Amino acid sequence: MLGRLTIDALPFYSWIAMGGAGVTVLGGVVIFVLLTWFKKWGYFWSEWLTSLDHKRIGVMYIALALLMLVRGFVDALMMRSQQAFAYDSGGYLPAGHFDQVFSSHGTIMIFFMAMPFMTGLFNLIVPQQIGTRDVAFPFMNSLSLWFTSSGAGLVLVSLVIGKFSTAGWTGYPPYSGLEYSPGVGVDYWLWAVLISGIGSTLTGINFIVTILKRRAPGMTLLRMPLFTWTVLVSSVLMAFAFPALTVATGLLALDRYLDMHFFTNADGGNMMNFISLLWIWGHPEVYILILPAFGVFSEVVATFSRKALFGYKSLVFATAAIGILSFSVWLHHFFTMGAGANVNAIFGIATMIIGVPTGVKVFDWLFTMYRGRITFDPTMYWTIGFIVTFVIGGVTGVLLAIPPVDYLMHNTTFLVAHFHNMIIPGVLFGYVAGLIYWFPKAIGFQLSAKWGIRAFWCWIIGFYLAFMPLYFLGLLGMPRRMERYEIAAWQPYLIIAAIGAAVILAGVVCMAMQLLVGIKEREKTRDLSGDPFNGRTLEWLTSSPAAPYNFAVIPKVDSLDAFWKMKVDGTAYQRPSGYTDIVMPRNSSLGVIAGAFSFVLGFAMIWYIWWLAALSLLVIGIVVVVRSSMENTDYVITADEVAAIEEQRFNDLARVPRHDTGDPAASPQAAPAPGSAS
Ligand code: HEM
Ligand SMILES: [Cu+2]
Repeated sequence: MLGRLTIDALPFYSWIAMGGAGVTVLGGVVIFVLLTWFKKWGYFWSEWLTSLDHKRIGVMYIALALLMLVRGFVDALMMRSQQAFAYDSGGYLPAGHFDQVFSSHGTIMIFFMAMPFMTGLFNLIVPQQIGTRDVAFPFMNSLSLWFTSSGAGLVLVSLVIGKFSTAGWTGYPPYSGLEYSPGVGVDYWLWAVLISGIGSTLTGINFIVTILKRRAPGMTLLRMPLFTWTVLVSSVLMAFAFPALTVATGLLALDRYLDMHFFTNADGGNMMNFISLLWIWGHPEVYILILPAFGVFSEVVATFSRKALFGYKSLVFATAAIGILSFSVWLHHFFTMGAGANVNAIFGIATMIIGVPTGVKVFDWLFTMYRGRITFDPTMYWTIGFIVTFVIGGVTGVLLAIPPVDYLMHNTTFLVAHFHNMIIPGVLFGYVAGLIYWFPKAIGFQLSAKWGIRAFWCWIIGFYLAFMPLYFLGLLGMPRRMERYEIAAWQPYLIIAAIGAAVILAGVVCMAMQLLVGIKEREKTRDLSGDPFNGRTLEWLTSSPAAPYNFAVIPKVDSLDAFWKMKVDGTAYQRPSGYTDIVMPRNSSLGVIAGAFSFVLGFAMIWYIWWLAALSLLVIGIVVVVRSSMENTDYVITADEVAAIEEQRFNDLARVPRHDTGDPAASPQAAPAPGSAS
């Protein structure tokens, strides 16, 4: 009846595991009690969980990402503190538990922190930025969200019931095969990745179609804001790369459940097939995550330098080039597996070539700032911190792309330092900047700038302390994923790294303060104009937060930086002659239901509860059939209702001063060019 689920699944094997389980359960209980206490279940259900409004879906994605960021960060703290103490002693984490921690850290950070954070920003901003009312497939959007959440849920539950994988975030066979990992851990990883991966494929398709089909009239491809461009390329990569991951994990599932031997050396399988498939997804994944962050930086740099982006077209082409190249380098992830010198050389060179368009971007950002009228908003701190740090990561990446060097550094902490050096500034900093930048658009008031800047300083100092020592440790030969070691020379570096992680912890606390103080001071920073930063792109034309339909009248676009042009021309806030009825997608509970049952399906498969798995698959099937045969999925906002909302909007607008749209280069305040005569 319950498969292999018995009382032994509870984490009585260690106090630390019990602690983690306790915190997880407690968190769930607190949320449950609060919602019940304040009688918010109905509101939560009808306004949020079942909503098909892309803006709300975006907020939910980001809430999930922030929750998982904290969870993944706790793992990081555990690893850093373990390694700081584990010289010549066991430390406090038993080996098997340490392995679970690095596996869940990597899995959470990539799949359940970075991916939802990114998708949340897509959802919040893209439709508004391209001047449309919604994404192309609103219901599919909700499905994607709930598939992702269900995967995250599985990872969280693994902390309480059973154990998580010990096979690392990449789950390489043969270790992840049944023979070496007979327990439930790899199955938790497998189903979490499989289910959320399907959600990501759907998201990719959704945004490709949205961006290609739903742009405002006049917005040609080369008038699209840069963030939208990066989302488009990233979505194309998602739609092409994630199926490879689905196939890889799907075949691994067949190996584990039906003994099919795709990836075992016995019976004709080959583990290299898994590794190839995984990195055919995995390398593009890096760029799936990084490109939208580049998009954020581009928007931020232009807005806060008060200038059009320098080299817009070169940025677009660099984005597309990176997208294409990202599929051609995956073999650098297994230089040491004996492909031969020529193959390695070709992939090494291909890998280095990606540095070229990336370098182009860095120069474009710098030239955008050059002679701009720069405001030191927190988002600019993150941007500049990113540029400096990312360049260092790029250099170590080029080093690793040289196959002989990779032979030396392979699987050392040098590699760990390198990829954190790319992914923390290049992904996380970007999303944080994006969140701060668009927070007023999403919620209606600004986050606390003071705490934002403090958070930045803690993060950046903590980052250097935590990861620079890992480069040296790698040179000293310390392998990654060590739960204890016998070499005294490593310990000082690991202690510094642990201090760094503690400084980052202070940064995380400052971020929480940034939010709390922001909420407390919300009346002061409430955004009535919809355009708090003197923005350039269309999302700043809507109110903050935007009405369900975003635009009462779809704007017409005739240039790059469309909204800026409207402000310069004085046409930005004209009253339309009249309004029409607007049709919007109605809420639907089917997405949540499908998501919930995909969670049950995963859970049942993990514990071999076959009847429950079959049942939940059936429910998901029924949901799909019901939804596809529904005729009436929309509701109408009448012209009168629109007029009332817009009337309120114009009243708000009348209460705030207009921004100055002068050209900074022409203004006396602009700094003279270095070395120029003036
Ligand atoms: C915020 C501060 C962070 C710290 C202190 C940290 C620390 C660590 C540590 C100690 C490891 C294990 C290294 C080893 O194997 O020896 C690790 C692995 C890893 N981290 Fe982080 N990390 C952080 C943030 C992130 C972020 C933001 C991401 C991704 C978005 C990430 C992705 C990974 C991945 C994929 C692994 C490999 C896991 C594996 O070996 O299977 N980390 N990190
Ligand atoms: Cu790669």
